[in-house]
Amino acid sequence: MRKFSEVFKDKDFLWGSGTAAYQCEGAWDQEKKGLGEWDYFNHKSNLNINHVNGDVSADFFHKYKEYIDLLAADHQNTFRFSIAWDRIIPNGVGEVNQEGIEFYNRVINYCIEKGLEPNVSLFHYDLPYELAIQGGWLNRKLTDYFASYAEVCFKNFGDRVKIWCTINEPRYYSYCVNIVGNYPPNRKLDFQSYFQYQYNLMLASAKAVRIFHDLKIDGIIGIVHDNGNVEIDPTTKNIKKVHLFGDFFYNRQILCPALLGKMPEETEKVINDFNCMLYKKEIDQKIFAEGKGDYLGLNLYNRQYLTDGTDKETKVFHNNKGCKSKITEGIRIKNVFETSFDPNVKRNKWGREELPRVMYTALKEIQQSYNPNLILITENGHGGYETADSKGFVKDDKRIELTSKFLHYLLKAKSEGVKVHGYYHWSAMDLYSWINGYDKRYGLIRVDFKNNLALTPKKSYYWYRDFIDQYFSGA
Ligand code: BGP
Repeated sequence: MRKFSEVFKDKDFLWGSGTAAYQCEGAWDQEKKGLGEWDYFNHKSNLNINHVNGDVSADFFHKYKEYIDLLAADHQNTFRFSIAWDRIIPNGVGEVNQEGIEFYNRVINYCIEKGLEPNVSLFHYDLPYELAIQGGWLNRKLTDYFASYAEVCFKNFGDRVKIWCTINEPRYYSYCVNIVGNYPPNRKLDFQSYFQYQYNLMLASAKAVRIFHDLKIDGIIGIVHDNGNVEIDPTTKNIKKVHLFGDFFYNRQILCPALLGKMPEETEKVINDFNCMLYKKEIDQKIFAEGKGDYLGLNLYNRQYLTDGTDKETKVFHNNKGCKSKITEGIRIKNVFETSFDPNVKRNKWGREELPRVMYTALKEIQQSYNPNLILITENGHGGYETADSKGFVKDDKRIELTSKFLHYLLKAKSEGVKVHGYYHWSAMDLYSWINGYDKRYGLIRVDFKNNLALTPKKSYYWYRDFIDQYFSGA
């Protein structure tokens, strides 16, 4: 039996990288895996604009040893991955698939053998299709189905896995499903569903956390939140209102239940002003109170830069086509708030801001407002177009430049008392980027999707190894 107290015994920091099941595993119909919502969407929907899918992807399912060997040789000491619910319980509820359990046993055991602390997410966007057609996360029954699935995982892997995440990015996931409409089942500007989805996801998370604690699993469990550090454009007239609504919308409805065990006080007011309501029960307060997480996982890429809402129609701006589109990301919510454009900040080819200092501001603010016992940066990285030389080598200087700045700000926050003790670069290897396809690359390891999935560490892979070495040698 491994002990959580050993995780930080010889080291004060976890350095690793991350993946998610649908994005890298492939083997979508092998070893009795059930059909997933993303399998269905990518095979059937004309909204799959890039016409690619995760059927094979980086084939982590078969090549996991090769990947883990490379991560260990990079001197990483932890690895973040997710479990596909439909590999463990093909219909989402009911019969357990032993072959799925065995696959994750192999991955977990090999990570440990190679000195990589496994950090495991139970849900990273990939809903079993059978549950998707029952209303997905709008259906409250899923909160119990999820809790039962989580229990199966705790009982099978809890002796070895010491770091757990219930749900990856409930906010951003719900945003893409219900507002942008680019994730299945593709609802657009449906704020009612947006709030309800998140509410049920947080309830599901709290129920799983409670079971984890009741089972007395030795380890930590929490949610992974997409950082929505809100900054207000100085020309904004109604700063208070924009901040209240923006911070609720991007952070508080997730961070309050996750870390404080209750929905934020302003919930009713904000939800009413959005003309929405939450379908909730009195018992939920108790569920949230008993389902507080032990730590916070933070995926940190950028901030939310907001200004006053005008009376122009509500609209969302999203770019899934990279340089084939000129769209800058953001949202306009009539009379509430809208994303402001900061001409002084550079943007990547997908219209997202490149602003490494938000690592510092977000960490400081979260520590101050919620005082978590531990923060892990569970994602941070750079997505870009990349070309390799004839040997498959990629000189990804841009990734190195941005990451080193992000890490500078992380260490600055740590030196000022923020309890951040882990960093996972997104992503370990090139993989399927939701809707953006395979042109948008995030990996430290290049995957040649056109040539037998040949693997070649990039320049950033070697840079990261040296960075980790220097950190531990105190240089
Ligand atoms: C996060 C997700 C990841 C990953 C990353 C990059 O929101 O948790 O799964 O995909 O963002 O996003 P994208 O691939 O859409 O650029």
